[in-house]
Amino acid sequence: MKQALQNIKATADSLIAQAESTAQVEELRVRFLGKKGELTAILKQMGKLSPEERPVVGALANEVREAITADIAARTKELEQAALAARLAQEEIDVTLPGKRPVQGKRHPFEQVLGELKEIFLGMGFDVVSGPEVEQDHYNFEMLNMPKSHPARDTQDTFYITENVLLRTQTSPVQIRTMENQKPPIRIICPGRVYRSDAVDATHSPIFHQIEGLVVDKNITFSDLKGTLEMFIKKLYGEGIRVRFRPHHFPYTEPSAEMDMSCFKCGGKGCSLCKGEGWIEILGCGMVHPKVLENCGIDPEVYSGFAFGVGLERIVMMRYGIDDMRLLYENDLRFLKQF
Ligand code: 2NL
Repeated sequence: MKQALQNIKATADSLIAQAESTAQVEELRVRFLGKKGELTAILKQMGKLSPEERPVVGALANEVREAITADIAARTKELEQAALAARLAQEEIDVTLPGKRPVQGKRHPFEQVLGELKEIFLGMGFDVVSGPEVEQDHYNFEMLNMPKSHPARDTQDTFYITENVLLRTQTSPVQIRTMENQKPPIRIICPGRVYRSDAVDATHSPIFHQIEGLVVDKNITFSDLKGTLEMFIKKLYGEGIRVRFRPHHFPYTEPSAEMDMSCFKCGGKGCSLCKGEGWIEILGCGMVHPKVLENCGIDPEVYSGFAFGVGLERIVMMRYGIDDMRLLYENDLRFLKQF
């Protein structure tokens, strides 16, 4: 029996030393030390031994068990360290390699120009206000002095959701809501998406961007309108730019005007950009119609105001010399990277 125990120890020693994975070591543990293992099998035969031999063989069996257990622990540790070393070698990073630069994004030309525009008006004491793109007929048309018969309300031009709900065709409803809720003095600009039922071409899109402005206070006159808008254009396009006002008609302003700026390309001499005119149309404006003030609960005998509306697309296109509006919506990075 002693011989058998020594044989087990010798076999275990050699097999454990040869084991090449922790799984193999575990198999050997079961084989030698498990409940149905070789060592247990020997111990079961202890009963056959004489009372003198039993403690001697028992002590040897314990010795063998401890030796095998220690062998297993040592081999397991060795294998684990080897596995870790292999993994570390495999996952080694060469910190001297050049890094991969993350792509630096930037703001869309719309956002760049809108940012400048907001800065200009914030500097003149205006607030920036926004409102819903899905509007009621009431705020988009009725309150702006455009009754049911008005041509702009045609379903050919406006996207209706129901008879009384539509996609706003301008940001004026934001200004109407502000006048309803806020006492003058009011100085706001309302930038945002607006919708018209237009086919897409180089200068039209069914979704575009507008910035409207509104000032209401006591003693606001057409001179305030002229001074403010001239200042705005000079800050945006440069001090050398001149402006002129031409009479026009809008249902929500009286009097109404369109503002032109001297052509920034030829300085007013006439070129291909301004089609020989020397002037470029830039925005529509006017003194807020007394009916519109009254609709909003503002007394036109006490208060007056001016308003204007300008298309962001036009300003961005002129600013960067872009001749096709579609380029601004296609999100082609080869185009956008230029700005
Ligand atoms: C354009 C230019 C304009 C306004 C918008 C406005 C807003 C209120 C009251 C009075 Cl709440 N007017 N906005 C005024 C003049 C021109 O837009 O070319 N529109 C088609």
